[in-house]
Amino acid sequence: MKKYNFAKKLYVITESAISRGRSNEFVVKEAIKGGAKIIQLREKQWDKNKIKKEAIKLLKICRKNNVLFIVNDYVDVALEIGADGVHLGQSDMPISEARKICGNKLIIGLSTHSVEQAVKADKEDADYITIGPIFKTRAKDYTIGTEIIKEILKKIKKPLIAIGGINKNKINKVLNNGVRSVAVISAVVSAEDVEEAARELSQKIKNA
Ligand code: 3NM
Repeated sequence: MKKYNFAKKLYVITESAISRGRSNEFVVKEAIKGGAKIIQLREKQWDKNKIKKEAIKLLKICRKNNVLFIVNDYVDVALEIGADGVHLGQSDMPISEARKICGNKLIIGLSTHSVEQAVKADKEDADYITIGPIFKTRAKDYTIGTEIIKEILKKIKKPLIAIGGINKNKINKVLNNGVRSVAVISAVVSAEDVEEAARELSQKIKNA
């Protein structure tokens, strides 16, 4: 497994459709200026070739800034371009299979949506686990709330990252439940001032 300290990090995920017409490259550069430490390329509507091309561009930006770069869904693309990691969902290939393909070359992240899934992921070969959707978000039709965070933190050892509807007004509710890292899409990529939005969230994470 690649070693990385996931504590106290702002994790920003791309979504060009809600980035006010700005490119992912622009948004990622601004988010990094504001303090984002992990970037994930996630474009569910794009084909693999387009994702690969974009990933090469974003990886360059991340490398220059010593920021971790993760590709959503595609283990092969992440490996080919030399990304730091891949992020998988519950309906993607099993972690064990992904690990067989990438060995120790990639960090593997897994999305979980319940205590049971998080505990299971903790026993598998994932390097970090996301838990969500904590709050209402356009990406999902349910929420799991903040209380679940405490319960999961008691039961798992791996780094836990909260996601889903988190913004500057709600982030403290998440941090107050003990989670140390937070992933966002809209709160940063849809902000008028991307850098400032990332800075505000990063600052709150630092101060927690
Ligand atoms: N995964 P926003 S919630 C991509 O719960 C994603 O696993 C989630 O977007 C999960 O920060 C989500 O704009 C969307 O709410 C996060």
